[in-house]
Amino acid sequence: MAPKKAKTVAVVGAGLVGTLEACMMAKRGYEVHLYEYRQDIRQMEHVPGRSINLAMSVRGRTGLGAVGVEEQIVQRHGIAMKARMIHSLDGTTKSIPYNREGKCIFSVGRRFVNEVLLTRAEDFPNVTIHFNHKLEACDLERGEMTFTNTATGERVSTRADLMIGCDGAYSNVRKQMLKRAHFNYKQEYIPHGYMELCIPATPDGEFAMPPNYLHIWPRGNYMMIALPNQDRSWTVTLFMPFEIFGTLTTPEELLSFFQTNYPDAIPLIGREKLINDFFSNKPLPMISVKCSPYHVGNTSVIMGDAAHAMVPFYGQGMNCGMEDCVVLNEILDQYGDDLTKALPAYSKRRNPDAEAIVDLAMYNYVEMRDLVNSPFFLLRKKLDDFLSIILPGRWQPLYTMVTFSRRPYSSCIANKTWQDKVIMRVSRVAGVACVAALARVALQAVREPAAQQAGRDALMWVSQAASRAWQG
Ligand code: FAD
Ligand code: EGO
Repeated sequence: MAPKKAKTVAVVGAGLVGTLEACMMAKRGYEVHLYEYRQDIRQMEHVPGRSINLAMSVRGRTGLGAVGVEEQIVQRHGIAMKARMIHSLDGTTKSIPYNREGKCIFSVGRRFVNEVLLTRAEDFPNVTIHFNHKLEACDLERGEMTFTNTATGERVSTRADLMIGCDGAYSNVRKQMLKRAHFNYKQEYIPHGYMELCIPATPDGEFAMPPNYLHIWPRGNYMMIALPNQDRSWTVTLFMPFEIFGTLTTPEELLSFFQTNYPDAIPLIGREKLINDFFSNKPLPMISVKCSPYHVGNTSVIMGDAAHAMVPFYGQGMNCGMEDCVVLNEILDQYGDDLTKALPAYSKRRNPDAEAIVDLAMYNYVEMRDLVNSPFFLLRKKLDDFLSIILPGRWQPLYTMVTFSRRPYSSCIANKTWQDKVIMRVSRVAGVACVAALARVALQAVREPAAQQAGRDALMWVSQAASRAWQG
């Protein structure tokens, strides 16, 4: 007997992932209901909440392309960031291109992306969007949901054949999964918070810094980045421990902190504006979440931040969430929309990759915090660049694999582990070769026959050691 096909889909959360997933399922022919806690952001003057712009790369673009909005979002609205521009303490900058083939990342407005996807979803006759609907409770096995209509205060109960939780890092759908046996869950808050500041356009309406770059101020424990906006302003994000945010309580303390760590940013933001914006904002927390599996039976699944919230130090949260939609779509193709097979297959396939990028993002946080000032870190970055030039296509830095390819995240880590091993071997052999060279020099210095024999022995030993270093 052919499996009974699901007909109705409820997507909870109309953020970046929920709107895309609604479009994908509508394209497959399902009757889609999209529920969103907030009101319609297209009708709001100001949208509160986090991160005004985001770095979009190939994984996110693939998702957008599948529903036909990539060109509108990336080509027409996005601002290319072709290189990072590193700001040193003394105000000097140096830029390092992302890619010799000209591949780049794009700065896109969160609100713009969300609005385009909402409008795209509405274009489908089989999508209904319910704003002001807050999910209160759900039965994962039956696909039953209860919402509060925040505009009228009334309770709304409904059901769907498939419920897709795209309700973000503090997901309510996931909270229901937590109550079940065999559901694994791990969360972690990092000591850092983030705050967004703004570098306005110059009086003559120009960018105050060279556009087409991701600007980075690496300062170890304090990090700052800036991404360009369409209106020629910059959104600056300051990352530092909550503890340090807590010590900056007066304008004098703030200015002296910036004078010490980001002197070149003060005139760009403007003293008054810096003080105003800083003290009218609160630093926000960052959470990292891993869980598994992502589905329950053939009725529920979580995607995006609901399934794998990550710290923002790789610029991959949205990209990964959008790739989730692409992967589920592929698996539904593969199983002819048989959810009993497709949902477990999705959990199984996606979990190792989602956990890999959650780890990579956390690793970048630790690395940028602890190692950016270490000479070994810079040496390794330079060596990576060098190797990718002399071994084109065969050696790609980790950031390049993650950002500019759709290679599964877990395979990016595996490749990096292999690279580390090769570098270890090569550097051990190089070390031994140095010793050998020294031994030779010593040998020529002492032209005594007895010493020569000892030298030949030494050379033999050294070459054997080199061979062992290579093999081990
Ligand atoms: P969200 O965007 O959080 O959407 C969830 C939606 O669900 C919201 O609309 C919410 O209102 C709704 N909702 C929540 N609860 C309920 C409920 N009970 N009932 C109904 N609706 C509900 N990613 C990148 O790829 N590149 C970047 O450069 C980048 N920079 C970032 C910078 C910062 C500072 C942060 C914090 C994140 C960054 N990210 C970035 C990550 C990115 O923001 C997230 O991964 C992405 O927003 C996840 O999308 P989502 O749809 O899963 O969740
Ligand atoms: C100096 C420069 C030391 C997010 C760069 C280490 C992340 C890490 C948060 C950047 C780019 C998109 C990002 C690079 C490194 C977004 C990103 C990177 C940040 C912070 C970010 C890069 C939003 C590590 N990509 N990246 O190589 O350019 O490398 F700096 Cl704090």
